Amino acid sequence: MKKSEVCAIFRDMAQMMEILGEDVYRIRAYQRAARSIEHTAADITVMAARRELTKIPGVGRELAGKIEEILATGTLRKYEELKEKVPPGLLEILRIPGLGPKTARVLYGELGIGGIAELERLAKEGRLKNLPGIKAKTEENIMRGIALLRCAGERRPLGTVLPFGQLVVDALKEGAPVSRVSLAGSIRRLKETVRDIDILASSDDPEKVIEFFIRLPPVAEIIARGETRASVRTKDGLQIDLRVVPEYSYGAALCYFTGSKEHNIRVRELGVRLGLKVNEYGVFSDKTRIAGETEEGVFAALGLPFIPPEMREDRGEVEAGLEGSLPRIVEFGEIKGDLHVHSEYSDGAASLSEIAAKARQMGLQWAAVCDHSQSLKVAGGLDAAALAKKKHEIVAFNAGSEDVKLLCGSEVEIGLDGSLDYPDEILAGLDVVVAAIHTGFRQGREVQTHRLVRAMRNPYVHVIAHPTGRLIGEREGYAVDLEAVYQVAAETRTVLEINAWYKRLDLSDVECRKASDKGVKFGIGSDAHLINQMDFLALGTGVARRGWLTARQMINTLSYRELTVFFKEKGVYFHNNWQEYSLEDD
Ligand code: DGT
Ligand code: CA
Repeated sequence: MKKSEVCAIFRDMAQMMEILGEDVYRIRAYQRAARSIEHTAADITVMAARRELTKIPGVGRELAGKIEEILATGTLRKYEELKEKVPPGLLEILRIPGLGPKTARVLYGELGIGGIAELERLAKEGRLKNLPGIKAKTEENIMRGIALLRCAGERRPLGTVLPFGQLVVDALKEGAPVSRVSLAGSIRRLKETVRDIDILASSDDPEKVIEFFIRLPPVAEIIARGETRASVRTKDGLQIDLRVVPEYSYGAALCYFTGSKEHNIRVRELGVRLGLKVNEYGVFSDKTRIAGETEEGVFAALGLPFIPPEMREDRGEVEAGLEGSLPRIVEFGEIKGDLHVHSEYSDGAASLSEIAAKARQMGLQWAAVCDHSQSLKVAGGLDAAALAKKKHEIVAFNAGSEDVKLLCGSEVEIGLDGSLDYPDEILAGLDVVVAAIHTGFRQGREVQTHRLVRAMRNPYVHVIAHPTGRLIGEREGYAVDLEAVYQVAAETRTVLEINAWYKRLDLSDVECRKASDKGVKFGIGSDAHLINQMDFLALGTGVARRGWLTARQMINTLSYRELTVFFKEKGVYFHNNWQEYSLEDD
């Protein structure tokens, strides 16, 4: 029994209790417990054996007993009772993002809707509008939610697939007679969601490679199998396609199978203009192969520089390559720090020295420890005293650390009116302030825009965390005028975060590029709650690369010293221009 299963039961229960109109405090207690169990680093089975479950924030004696019951029996008596009372069709429609228990209760009560398919049909026919409490907008939201859910079913967040894909590549390198092997397709382009894993290998014994591949332990089903290619499905339903090509066409095949399809079409058109034929076997002038062994060779034959996989989306990269204006995008090796890590001071699992050790191991020079601020009690937000203690500990740590330095930061709540969760005197004492919206998602566009703009106009706010609030496949971002946000970010020297938490990737690649046109600076933060989640930094770097960002646009490429100066400068700049800004506020 895993943590995630306990959380799922608690979350289901909270939803069912909400439908049944049970006590809100009990409902909140289940939700809170689910959240904090999710963020607990320790093994809950071990904790249960040691009778330590009550150490988890939000888990009292009663809930600890419930967790023990789940661990022992696989379920919960109360959960089974609730399931008797709430029909399964109703629970199914609750999986639709953005559809809450209140709406679900109306839909079920009035129309007896038995599932998502039925709901979709009625929504399309416009038959929900006249129900009590359901507006035209709700109907639209339901349709969008269903589309989002479908898409989440087919595509997976990159972060859940990439490490596995790399393991498969490593296994092939080690165990199969390949000379070169690489990820291809959307996973190589580091697209935020992927449908399957594409792999390309070169070998002079393709059959042996295929034979090895289909026998890898995670393979549950062989979908198709030929002499030079195979498709399999893993135990958790993920498809992997492998193609094996001869050495002389590996570069051309890698270009072709990396895609994207739209990029390939653009490249082939360029070939036609030059009188060349481009396909997965090579670049041909009449019948003569003029390139194909390497990707560089293929691009060069077309008069192009090497275009990094992340840029191959037909977003102007071929034109820029021809003009010589393709930017040199930031590389992971240039990233010197992580802008957003949670420690055990709030809801993170790691101590300060563990964070520093992980940073060192990743080749980083600094990490900003940004715990939640006081009002976010569910996530262990710090009051002023705790913050002072943390600052003291960080100063002592830095004094004793020759290489990796920590920044004392906070992820500060932005209120509904754009005010911040700590007074300016406290903010001024922090190395870095990352301001974030975690509440009031349904506020209108003007309110949200004002919240962010007002926060950015605070001289001590250095970064806006996950600026749109979206969760991949689960929740769209809140309504907000991003153009205005980018404008003010550039003007006030406020950094916009590329939150690299695998479900966020916020800002997204496309938004980064828009903001970049306005002169905004960016900072990648892993938002790690467990120490190994700092590895998400690589996903954030992927977003930056897909957004065509250069090292100079990223504050992660600054040294610790440069970074602290950079942050201080915002305050100085504001105080020199105080009239301009104080007039505009509010
Ligand atoms: P996905 O799987 O939906 O996340 O996205 P991709 O880009 O991995 O697409 P996939 O797996 O269907 O195909 C892998 C690559 O093969 C794709 O990026 C480009 C290439 N490819 C597939 N179909 C076509 C096609 O019809 N024309 C061209 N030019 N290339 C194609
Ligand atoms: Ca693919």
